[in-house]
Amino acid sequence: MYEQIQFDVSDGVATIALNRPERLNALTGQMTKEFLDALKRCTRDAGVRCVVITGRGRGFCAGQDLAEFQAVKPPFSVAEHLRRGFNRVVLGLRGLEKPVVGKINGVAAGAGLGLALACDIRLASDQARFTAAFIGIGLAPDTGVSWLLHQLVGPAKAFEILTTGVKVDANEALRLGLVNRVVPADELDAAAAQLAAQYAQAPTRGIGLTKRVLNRVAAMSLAEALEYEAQIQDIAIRTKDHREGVAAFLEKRAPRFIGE
Ligand code: T3D
Repeated sequence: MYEQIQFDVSDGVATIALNRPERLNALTGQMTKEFLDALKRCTRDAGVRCVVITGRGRGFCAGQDLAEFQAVKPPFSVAEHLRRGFNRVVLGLRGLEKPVVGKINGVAAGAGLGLALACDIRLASDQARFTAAFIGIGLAPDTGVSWLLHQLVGPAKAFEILTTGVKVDANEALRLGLVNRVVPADELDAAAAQLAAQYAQAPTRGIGLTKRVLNRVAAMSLAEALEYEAQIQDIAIRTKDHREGVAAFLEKRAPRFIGE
């Protein structure tokens, strides 16, 4: 069904793998469309309780395919291209009320860095590298990289990463808070599978609502955040998984969450 991504759902875990390994999974218009379609399926399918994003081959994603970009003839609006493509991808990942695990197998550059940073949690291979790449071709950041980097590493480090084009290796990325965990390359599949399986058994609605809160509170005062948390908790407390969690605790047994 797809040509430039692989999409698979198994045991509650959907995996979207960028699949142009010979180009380090550089993003084309077609790949972006396929990615957005797969994300829609993840949203609609209640059986999907965790999404894993990764790349095939030695790269995670090298950003916009520069050959395709160069071939585009004027009149062409980059802003429109971003609005229809990468911006929807980032908003789709952040707005999806299910956990999204970034399985960062290799280099993440430019828009590919945006894709990695838009995931909720990142497991990186020790072979992964992170580079904003935009400045190397005279561009400013897009795909949410300015906002996401600023949030994760603060303004001074974000400025350095964005303006020097430095390639941050996996251990430095861990130190900076760009990734949650680094594992040897040959252990990445198992580590990501274990984390995804854990999320696929977790209270999905509670995680989705947590995401909703985190997405909103950054722009709020403490008083507004307290009020918003209270409203969201009113929703969470009515879920089946909340009732199951309390019952399991009182009955001294492991909970069986169903994602509702
Ligand atoms: O309208 C818009 O969409 C504008 C928005 C732009 C958003 C962006 O993403 S801007 C940033 C675009 N990306 C880049 O500038 C990164 C370019 N790539 C690199 O700097 C390097 O390839 C890497 C640092 C990512 C990896 O380096 P390395 O040494 O590990 O691999 P390599 O040898 O450079 O690349 C392997 C192959 O992939 C190579 O092809 P070849 O020589 O084997 O035939 C290379 O050309 C190809 N490749 C890598 N990145 C891209 C690419 N082909 C097309 N587009 C790429 N972005």
